[in-house]
Formats: sequence, C-alpha cells, structure tokens
Amino acid sequence: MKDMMNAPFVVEMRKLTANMYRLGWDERNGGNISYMLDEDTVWEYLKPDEVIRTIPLGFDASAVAGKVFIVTGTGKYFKNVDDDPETNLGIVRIAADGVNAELLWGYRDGGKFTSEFPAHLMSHMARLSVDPANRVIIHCHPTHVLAMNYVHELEEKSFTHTLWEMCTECIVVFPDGVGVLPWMLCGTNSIGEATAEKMKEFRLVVWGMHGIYGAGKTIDEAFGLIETVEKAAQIYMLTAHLPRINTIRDEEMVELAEFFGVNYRRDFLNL
Ligand code: 2HA
Ligand code: ZN
Repeated sequence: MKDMMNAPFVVEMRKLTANMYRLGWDERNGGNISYMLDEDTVWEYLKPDEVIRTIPLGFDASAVAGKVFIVTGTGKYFKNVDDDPETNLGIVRIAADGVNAELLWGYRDGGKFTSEFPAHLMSHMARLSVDPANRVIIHCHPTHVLAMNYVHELEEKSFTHTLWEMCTECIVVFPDGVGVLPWMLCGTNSIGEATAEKMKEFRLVVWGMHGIYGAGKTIDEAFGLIETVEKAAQIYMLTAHLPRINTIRDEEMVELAEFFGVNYRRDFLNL
C-alpha cells in the first residue's frame, strides 16, 4: 500500500483548501468539497474491504453506489486541512444499498462528512447525468459574490448578464451561465434537491445570500469557475455605485462566444 499522505488527491485537497481559506472564501467551517476518485488510483492507497465505520446518508444515492469520494468533514475548518488531512477529510464509498456511506479513511476524531454531503451527492448525480466526466463539487462563500447578492437582483438571466459584462473572459469561461436559488435553509435535503435541479443546466449555482456551488471534471475546472465569477463580482462591487461610462456590449459577447466556439445561453443576452 502506498502512503495516503502522498496520494495525488490528498495533496490536491490540501492545496485547494489552503488556497480557498487564504482567499477568504471559507471562514471558520464555511465551505465544503467532494471529489469522486479514480478507482484504479484509490486502491493503490486503500484496501477496498477495510471499512472503518458505516455512516447513514439520509437519502437514496443509488445512482453513485460503489463510487468513492474524498470529502471535507462536518464542522471542520479549511484552515486546518493542510496540517491534519486525516482528521479534517474522509474517504467514503457509497454502499451498495445507496443509503449508507462506508468510511475507508479519515475523520480520525470520530467525525463525519460535511452536512452538505446530500447537496453534493445530489449535485454529482445531476452533473453525471449530463456530463459523465464530472468529478468535483465545491461549495464556498466568496466575499464579492456574497456582497453582490445583497445589491443585485437574484435572477439567473440578469445575474449572469451582469457577470458577463464585468470581464471579457466571463462568457467564454461560463457560457452556460449561473443558476440562482433564493435564500434557503442549508444542510437539508430540500436545498440539495433544488441545487441538483439547477446542476442539470448549470455548473455554477448561487445560493442566495449564502454562497456558491461549482462543478467540474477536475478541481481546476470547478475552482476556476468560482474564481472567475468571484472576480467578476468584485469588479461589479467596485463599480456598481459609480456612473457606468463603458460596458461590454451584447454584440461583443456574441463575437467572443463565436470566436472561442462556446455554446452560450443566447436567451441570457438582450439582442
Ligand atoms: O459547511 O458552508 O453551507 C459549512 C457550510 C454550510
Ligand atoms: Zn455554506
């Protein structure tokens, strides 16, 4: 067995959580990550029949039964992952019955996965139904996205359109736009179901006055989506109270989307 501390997915999680903490998007225990692992790689580090504990999921995740995820722990701080991955992270396999998770590594202090794991798993299932290569779900509280939630209409078309206007790269990076949910109680199956419904259409979903979800095939894709939205939201917050002299026009966004060959939400433009 190889040493788990050197596993590429553990190294990636340590770097990602530390990065996000320093960006200020994951205060205290804010934010959570789940990453579906490549099974050929994971069994180089773990024995498939050595289950530490079984933890109930609270809903039916049969669509991902047998899949293995590395997941941040409930109540754990991103700040602390790098120093002690084995306490702050866990590796779980969704049991054959679809309603339990089998702990294979981590949560060393008796902990369990994030309270948002239902929302994550439901989002994984939704993304996999439209993109079989999806692997990563990231949730966090990016400062400017959150600020924008208080001063901008929480509506998908206008929210996406405003973000697209803020940086030239936006329509190319997230041509599929940003889904928006109203404020909802977090940690519940209901917010999970609502998020998953949006995830069939969007890789990014804003949780009104709470934060954002990003999905991707890789950590770079999911993180890069959130990072780009956060940058655009920052530009918005730096300029929203000032007279607007210039803007990226809708015709220019079309030019960008066509030049880079991306399939964008035409209905989110005002042409
Ligand atoms: O895990 O961010 O949404 C803490 C949260 C809950
Ligand atoms: Zn949150």
